[in-house]
Amino acid sequence: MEHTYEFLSADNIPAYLASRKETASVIDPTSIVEMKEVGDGNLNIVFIVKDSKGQGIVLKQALPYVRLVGPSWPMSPDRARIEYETTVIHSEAAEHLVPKIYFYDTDRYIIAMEDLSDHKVWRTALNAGEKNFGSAESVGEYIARATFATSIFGAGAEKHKKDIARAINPEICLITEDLVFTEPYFPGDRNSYLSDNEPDAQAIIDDEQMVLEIGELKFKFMTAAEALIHGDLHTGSVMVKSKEDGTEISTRAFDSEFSFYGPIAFDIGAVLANFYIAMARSIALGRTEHVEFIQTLPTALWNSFEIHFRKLWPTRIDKRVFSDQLLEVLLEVWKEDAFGFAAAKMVRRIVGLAKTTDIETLDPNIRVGAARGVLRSAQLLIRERHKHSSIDEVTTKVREIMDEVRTGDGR
Ligand code: SR1
Ligand code: MG
Repeated sequence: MEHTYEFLSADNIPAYLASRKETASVIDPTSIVEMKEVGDGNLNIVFIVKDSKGQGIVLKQALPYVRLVGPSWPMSPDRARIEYETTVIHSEAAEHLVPKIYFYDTDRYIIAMEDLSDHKVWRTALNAGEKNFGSAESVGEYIARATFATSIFGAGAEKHKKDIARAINPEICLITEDLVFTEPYFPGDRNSYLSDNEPDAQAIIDDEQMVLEIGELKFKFMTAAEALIHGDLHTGSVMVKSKEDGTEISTRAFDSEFSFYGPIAFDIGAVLANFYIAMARSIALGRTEHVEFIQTLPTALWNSFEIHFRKLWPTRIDKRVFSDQLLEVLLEVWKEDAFGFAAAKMVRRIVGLAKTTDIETLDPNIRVGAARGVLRSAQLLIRERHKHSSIDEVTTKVREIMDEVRTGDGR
C-alpha cells in the first residue's frame, strides 16, 4: 500500500501547529524560535519545537519506511497510531511514567507530545557514566502498572480479548521476530560485527541449547498475549531527569511503537539486556564505580516490578482460580523468561542490525572484549535462567564474565 502524506520539516511546522487548536495553550505557533530534528531512533522523524517563551512540544512522525535503511524497506506508518494508543492506555495506569500526549494526526501519522528536553535519554546518561538513582525502580513500576492494567487480571476477559485485536502490530512484530529471534542464529546480510568477534558470533550459532531456548522464547513472543507491553523497552526508550547527586526527579518510558499484546517478561528482559550492555561499556572503560552502580540496577528493576505487581494483584477482576499461589508461579516464570529475553536482546545488539552506542562508540581495541562479554553473558543467562538463582547472583556472574574477557584476548 502506498502512503502519500507531507513529511514534517522546519518549513511547514509553524503553519502545521497553527492549524492544531489542541496545542494552542502549549506552544505559540507565531513565535517559534527553534525546531530541532532529534530522531536518533531507527524509524521516525522527531522534532523538538520551542517558542519564544521557552515552551516546547515534540512532534513525532512515522515515515512509510524504516529510516535506518531507507525507502527500500517500506513500513506502514500505522505504527504511530499504535504508539499513540498505547501511550494513552499506559498513562491511565501510570500517568507519571509516560509522556503526556496532546493529539494524534491520523492523516499524517504525527503524535504531538510533551517536550521532555529537560530529561536525558537514559542510554546517553549511562554512556556518560552518570548514576540515576530510582529510575530502574520507576521502570519496574511502569512495567507492573501498564501490564497489570492491560492483562486479564486488570482488564477482565472480554476487554482483554477485544484490545488484543485493536493492538495487533504484525509488521513491527516481524522486525523483532527476525532481528531478535532469528537472524543472529541463521545469519543473513544484515548481521555485522568486528572480525575479532567472529568466533564469538559463531559460538552462539553452535550453542544448541541457546538456539533451542531462543526458539521457545520466539514462540512465546509470537503467541503469549499476556498484556499490552511496550515492546522495545531499551534504555534509549527511557528519559531520565535527575538531581546533581543522581536522585530521581522524573523517569518516563516513551517510544512504544513496537507495542502489542505480548509476554510481560519481554519488557523486563529488554531493560535487563540494556543494563548488561551498559555494564559491558563501563567495564571496558574501567569505570569501576559506575559498574558498581549498574550492578544494582537489575535487582532494583525486578524488585520494583514485583512489589507493584503484588500490590495490584488483590484488585484482579476474577479471583476464581487466579489464586495467590498462581501469582507465585507467574513471578517465577516471568523471572526465568526475563533472563531468556534479555539474552536474545543482548545477542541481537552485538550481532544483528541496529546496534547500541554503548558498544559502538568504544574504540575497537576495547570494543572486541565488550562485545565478547555481552555475547558470553547471554549464553550464561540462557543456562542460569532455570536454576532459580536470584537476579543479584546472576548479575554478579555476568560481571565476572565481562571482567574476564574485557581485554579482548580472554577467550
Ligand atoms: C529496523 S528497526 C530496528 C530496531 O529499532 C528499534 O529500536 C527496535 O529495537 C528494532 O529492532
Ligand atoms: Mg524506538
